[in-house]
Amino acid sequence: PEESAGPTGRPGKSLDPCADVPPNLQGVLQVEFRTNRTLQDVRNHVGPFLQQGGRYRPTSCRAKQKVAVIIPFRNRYEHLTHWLYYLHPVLMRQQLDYGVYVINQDGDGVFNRAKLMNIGFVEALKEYDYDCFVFSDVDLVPIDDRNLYRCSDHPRHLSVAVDKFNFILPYATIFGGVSALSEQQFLKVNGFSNTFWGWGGEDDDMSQRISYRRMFISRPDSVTGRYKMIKHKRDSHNDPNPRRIQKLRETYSNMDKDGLNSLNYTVREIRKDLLYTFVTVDVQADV
Ligand code: UPG
Repeated sequence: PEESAGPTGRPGKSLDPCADVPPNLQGVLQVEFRTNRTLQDVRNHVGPFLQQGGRYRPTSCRAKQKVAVIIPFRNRYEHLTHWLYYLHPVLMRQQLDYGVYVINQDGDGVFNRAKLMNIGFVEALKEYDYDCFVFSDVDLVPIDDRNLYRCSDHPRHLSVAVDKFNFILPYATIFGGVSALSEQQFLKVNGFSNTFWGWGGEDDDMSQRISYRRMFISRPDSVTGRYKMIKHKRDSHNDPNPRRIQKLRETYSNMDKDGLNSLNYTVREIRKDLLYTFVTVDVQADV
C-alpha cells in the first residue's frame, strides 16, 4: 500500500524523488549587505515556509538528501541575519530536506571553529538522520543558486570563487569557507581536528585528512561557485594560531586519535528559533 503524508505533514514515500536539477533555480543572485536587516524581517520573509529550528522539506517531491547546515559561530549576529535572509530561499529552491544549526561557542576563550563543526555534526544527528553536512562560515553568501548545497561522491568545496580573493581559488587544496561532506566521508576522516585553537590551519588539516583517506576534493566551476564575503575585522580571541604550520605536519599521525572519537564538550543550551537551531556549547577552551 502507498504511504501517505503523516499527521505531522511529513511526506510519505509515495512522493516522487525531486529532480536532479531543481526546476526553480534563478542562477545569478543579487546580494547586498549594506542594508539594515533584523531577524524579524527575515522571519517575515521566509518564516511561512519553515518549521521551528530552521527546518524545511519540499512538499511536492522527496528531497534527494537530508542536509544539516552547520555554522561555527560567536558574536556575529549581523552576519547571521544576512546569511539567513539569503540562504533560506536558496536552500528551499534547491529542494533540500534541511536544517540550520548555529553552533555558538560559549565564553571568551580562544575560538575553535573545527571543534564547533564536529559538535554540529554530532548534535544534528541526534535530531534527525541527516546524510549530508554542509559546514559554512557565517559571512559567506553564494551569488549563484546553481551551487547546490548537497554532498557528492567526494568531499565538496563550495566556496571556490570569493570576491575577497578576486573570485579566484587561492590555492588548489583549499577547503575553508563552505564545504560539504556526507556522513560516511566525515566518519572516514574522523571529522575535523579538535586541537586547532585560534585562526587558521583547521581547514587545511581537513584537506589533508581527505587526501590521506584517498578521497578528492570536488568543486563547482568558478562561475557557479561565486560568493560574497561580508567584510569584517579580525575577531577578538581568534588570533592566528602560531602552531598551525607545525600542526599541519602532524595530520597523518594524529588524525586517528584527534577528531570525532576524542570530542569532548558540554551543551549549555539548545534554543529553537523559527530560522535556526542555536546550540551554545562549552568547548573547554583555555581562557
Ligand atoms: N567565527 C565567529 N566568531 C568569531 C570567529 C570566527 O563566528 O569570533 C566563525 C564565523 O563563522 C567565521 C568563521 O568562524 O565566518 C571563520 O573565521 P574568520 O575569522 O572569518 O576567518 P576568515 O579568514 O574570514 O576565513 C578563512 C576561511 C575559514 C577558515 C579561516 C582560517 O574562510 O573557513 O576557518 O580562513 O583558516
